[in-house]
Amino acid sequence: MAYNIEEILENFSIVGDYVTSEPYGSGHINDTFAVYINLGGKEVRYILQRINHEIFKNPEQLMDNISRVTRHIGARLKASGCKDTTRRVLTVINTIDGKPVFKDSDGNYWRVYVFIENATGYDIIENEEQAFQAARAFGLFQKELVDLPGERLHETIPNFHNTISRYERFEEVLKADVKGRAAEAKAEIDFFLENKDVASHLLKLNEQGLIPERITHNDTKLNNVLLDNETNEGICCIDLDTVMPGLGLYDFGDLIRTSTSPAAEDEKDVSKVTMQMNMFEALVKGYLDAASDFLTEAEIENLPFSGKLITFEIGLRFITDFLEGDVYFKTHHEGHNLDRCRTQIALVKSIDNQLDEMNACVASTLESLKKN
Ligand code: ADP
Ligand code: GN1
Ligand code: MG
Repeated sequence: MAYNIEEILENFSIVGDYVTSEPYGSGHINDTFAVYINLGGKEVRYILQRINHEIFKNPEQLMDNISRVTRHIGARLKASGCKDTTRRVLTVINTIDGKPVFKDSDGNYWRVYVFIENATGYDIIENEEQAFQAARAFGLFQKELVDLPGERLHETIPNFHNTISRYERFEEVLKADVKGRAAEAKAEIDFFLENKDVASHLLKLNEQGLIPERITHNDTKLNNVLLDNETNEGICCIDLDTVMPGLGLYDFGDLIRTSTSPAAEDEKDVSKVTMQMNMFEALVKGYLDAASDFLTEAEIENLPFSGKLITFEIGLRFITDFLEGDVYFKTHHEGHNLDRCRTQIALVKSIDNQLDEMNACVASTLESLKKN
């Protein structure tokens, strides 16, 4: 779909002249553009996004969440003397009527953020430092939001990480098999049918009061945190569409899913998929560095399991979308969602084989934290 980006931008409080724009990033949900603006003779960039309103049914509420969260974090940063707040938290550029989102005449919703320069969101983990930094940044993000004032945030997608309802949806879609694709994915379907019990574990702990509801990011894949190009520091958590009430472990689990395997999410050769213990250890260290003072014992105990759960859940979502005809995630070739599902299954198996070592790793990291 071609959009008149220059015209859309005229609705935002941007100073300067439009130069050009290009599609940007590798997200599966929104349409993202980098736009170039001539400001006083210097080119500056902004991020323009069309919010996927098929998925996010209430973009106004979503932007209300994002405005509250980013203003809160920004104010905290400023109060602590930070001199580069617009690199450390997303900055929403409002419309000329002072709103965080613009609705065009075709019913599309648009928003603009300050472009965070000299920082990268990685699709594939390269080294332990990146894992440490990513986990630390998401831990700090949770910490900064512990005292967010005001009402409970809107649930931008209800039951987003409710793995039980995700499972029920999978069962419905499998039964209907509207595209006749189930036969092609028999082995993968069988895997999910045989492992149904994985889905309920964290929700049970939450019901028992052992794991609290928090404000969480809920989409902590590695490319949703920007690392500084020079220092590698995890400077800014982005993609805030799903910031809402959730369980802290969902965030850690998605870090395990996206930052421990050396293979891409859609790697066709699943023998390359493996949970690398050194990356897991770096994640635990980074996350606990930021979050150890507010996490409960049950949360810490379940850090390894969270990776299995979230990888299972996202695998389930990929196969559900494959069976439904690729209606949710952006796909770039036939069978893309099935390829993605296969890597998730391989990773669940790899995590499962290493759960004992992962638990030992959490225990020893905690010990050394206590000593220091
Ligand atoms: P999606 O929900 O589709 O994943 P994201 O909000 O994650 O959309 O944006 C897609 C990509 O655009 C990100 O992975 C990141 O590379 C880039 N991006 C998003 N916001 C910014 C920003 N403020 N500064 C620089 N890059 C950004
Ligand atoms: C989507 O938006 P993006 O690409 O960062 C999805 C996540 C999935 C992820 C799988 C709102 O994340 O939940 O884990 O794809 N986001 C939404 O790669 O559904
Ligand atoms: Mg993203």
